[in-house]
Amino acid sequence: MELGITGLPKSGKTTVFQALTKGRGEKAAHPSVGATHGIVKVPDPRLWTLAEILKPKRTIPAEVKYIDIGVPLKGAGAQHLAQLSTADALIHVVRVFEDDSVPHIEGSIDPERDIITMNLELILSDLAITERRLERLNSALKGAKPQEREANLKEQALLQKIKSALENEVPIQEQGLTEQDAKYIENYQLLSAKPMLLLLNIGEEQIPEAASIKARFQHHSRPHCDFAVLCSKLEMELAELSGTEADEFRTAMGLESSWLEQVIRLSYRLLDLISFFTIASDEVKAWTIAKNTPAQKAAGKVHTDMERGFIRAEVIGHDELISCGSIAEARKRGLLRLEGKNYIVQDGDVLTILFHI
Ligand SMILES: Nc1nc2c(ncn2[C@@H]2O[C@H](COP(=O)(O)OP(=O)(O)O)[C@@H](O)[C@H]2O)c(=O)[nH]1
Ligand SMILES: [Mg+2]
Repeated sequence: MELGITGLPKSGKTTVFQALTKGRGEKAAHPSVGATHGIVKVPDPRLWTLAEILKPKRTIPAEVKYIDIGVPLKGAGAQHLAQLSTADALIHVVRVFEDDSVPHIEGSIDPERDIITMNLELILSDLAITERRLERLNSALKGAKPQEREANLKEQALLQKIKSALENEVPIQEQGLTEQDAKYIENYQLLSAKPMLLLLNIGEEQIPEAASIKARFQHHSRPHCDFAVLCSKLEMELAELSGTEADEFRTAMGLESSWLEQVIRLSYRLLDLISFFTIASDEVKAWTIAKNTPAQKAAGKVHTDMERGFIRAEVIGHDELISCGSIAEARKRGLLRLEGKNYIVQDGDVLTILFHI
């Protein structure tokens, strides 16, 4: 899973990235032009409770990749936004913090205006891609064979529809496309079609008002668009402390649980993702899949051979396994279910996949 961080210049994108990746991102050769990538392990307490009872040699969390685009001082621009095209979802960092030493590109601090401005940038980038594709389709149509022609005309109609909505400043997420149409345009990797997490980047002194600040942005909440509050500068500093030190600091500041973990969890929810676990050869591992994934396809996450040669899966829910204490005990109690290829994997399932090569 890849999450691209977007936002106006000096909204705190790099600070958020550093907080999330604890400064471990792989730097691009020229940070001003290239994107920086960082891998984050998804905090999932269920994985640790499994490790506690199964005592594997290795415990491997699921991973999320974050992309921080390098942007020259002038502004975002389509070329830079294109670095986010591979992302599955966007984190849109919105500047709420006040700091005179960090001048804002638009002058005053106005998060609502910035959200609109940034959304417009995404729309313009999509519009450029859509127009280019339409031009290419037009020339392709001239020499097209009858069966190609039909497919081309269909695509043309869809893109025309999307283009006029974009011209009316409606992001693709809000265009009410059918699932089939949305799937069809997936390979264009259009930015306003991606789920989005609005991240309100507040200053330390705004922490006591976090809840009321968040409430002001409630109207942005809709399917595939969620929002969260983060004091990225503080989180970046906390990321440098040990876990316990950071926790003590959080308690002292009145921050209940890690807001960063919340950001990662929200991005999961935004994408309708769930986790399942495998336990094999001394390894407990978490995997990320979309909700409603059948067992055979889920097996393909682990290994393509497992998908191809899938026979069945032995399944038990995380909580059930924990209460049994071991797989052997679960088997004795008859709690390991045998499921076929069409079984819909549930969040927290522990899977043992049986397959032939
Ligand atoms: N006072 C304050 N400064 C912040 C906060 N978040 C980011 N900054 C500062 O804002 C400047 C721009 O942040 P940066 O992450 O580089 O923004 P980017 O251009 O969006 O990547 C840096 O000097 C940060 O230290 C914050 O919460 N409070
Ligand atoms: Mg930056």
